[in-house]
Amino acid sequence: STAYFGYKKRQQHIWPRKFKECGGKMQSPIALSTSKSIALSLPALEMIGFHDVLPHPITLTNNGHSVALNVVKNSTHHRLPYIFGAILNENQQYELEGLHFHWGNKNNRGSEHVLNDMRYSMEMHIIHRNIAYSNMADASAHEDGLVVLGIFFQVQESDNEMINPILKHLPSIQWINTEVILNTSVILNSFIPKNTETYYTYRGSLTTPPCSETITWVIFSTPVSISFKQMTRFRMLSNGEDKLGDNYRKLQNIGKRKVYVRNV
Ligand code: SG4
Ligand code: ZN
Repeated sequence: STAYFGYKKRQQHIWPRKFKECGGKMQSPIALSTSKSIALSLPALEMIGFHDVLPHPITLTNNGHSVALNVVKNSTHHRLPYIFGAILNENQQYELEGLHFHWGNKNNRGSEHVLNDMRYSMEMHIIHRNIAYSNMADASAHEDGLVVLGIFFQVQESDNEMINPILKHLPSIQWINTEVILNTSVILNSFIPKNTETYYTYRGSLTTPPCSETITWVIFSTPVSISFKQMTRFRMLSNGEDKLGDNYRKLQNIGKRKVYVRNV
């Protein structure tokens, strides 16, 4: 549905021509560093329903830019997982919309944010919408519209069994604009680090066009693990002309913004 955009250097460079906000002053991703962040004793991020099995149907899509898992809110029986706390306004709840990944074709790159000069092999984004807004389009038009949780993946020797419910479906969405309905149980808690106490938080944007500056970012400092073999599953996907991968945006200027870190 969105107009074409590419991740090659010369392509990213011209995002602002078609998508004006991509040239804004509150863009993401950024380089995070402990020493340049403001250490605060912020409230914890409260994550409700992260231990529950997500209601079906759940779809997994190769949209040419990423692999995106989407939940459908059609049931009156379930409440989707939601979050509050941290630097979010009081009484505001943000409900799960979906998640997706950014990864490298080599292990030494792939994450969008960089933490203390470390670029990880992959970064997962879990998107949440302020329930005050009824859909993504509406939320994307308000500065308090969306919260994205960022989780880093670091390549290690052994498989991370917890992510297999997603990985096993990747071969069925090798081609661009293909989608599979998951027949596995998906539990958000399986994908996030055990330690969620330490996080970085700042105000930024979507990292893809239209780059709306309506995101509160919360990035956990503890990475989760993934094996080299598991990473190759992501690298076998196609974006239509090439391997899908290296789908991370270059670092943006922090400018006058403040980055906060909890519990360092
Ligand atoms: C990826 O391209 C996802 O596939 C998109 O999700 C997502 O857009 C986009 O990244 C930007 O999100 O957290 N990186 S980000 O800022 O979720 C949205 C879908 O297209 C709006 C479902
Ligand atoms: Zn993302």
